[in-house]
Amino acid sequence: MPKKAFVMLSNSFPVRDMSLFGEFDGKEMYVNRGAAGIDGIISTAIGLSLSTEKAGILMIGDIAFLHDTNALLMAKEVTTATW
Ligand SMILES: Cc1ncc(C[n+]2csc(CCOP(=O)(O)OP(=O)(O)O)c2C)c(N)n1
Repeated sequence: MPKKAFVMLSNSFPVRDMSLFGEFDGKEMYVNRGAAGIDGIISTAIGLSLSTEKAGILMIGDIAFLHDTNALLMAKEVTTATW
């Protein structure tokens, strides 16, 4: 994983798995746990990339991904972010 990239964890198991088994190691990491819904996760990750001007990695389950596929329409906005 590129050093400068942030990580965003989806709600449901990704954030729980990281909490139980992950090694944080100072990694810049974001979650949406204040709102437990699995909607809007991709949108949040894209917003993070735009606001931090960094590329990031989103760990997301298939159901949460399907809940927010419209967010992919914004993907072209973040293609200039670099690792
Ligand atoms: C908007 C919304 N709808 C439904 C739920 C109920 N819900 C909680 S977890 C979940 C499934 C998540 O599956 P996935 O994204 O594949 O992640 P997994 O936990 O399986 O890794 C659902 C439907 C929710 N939390 N929010």
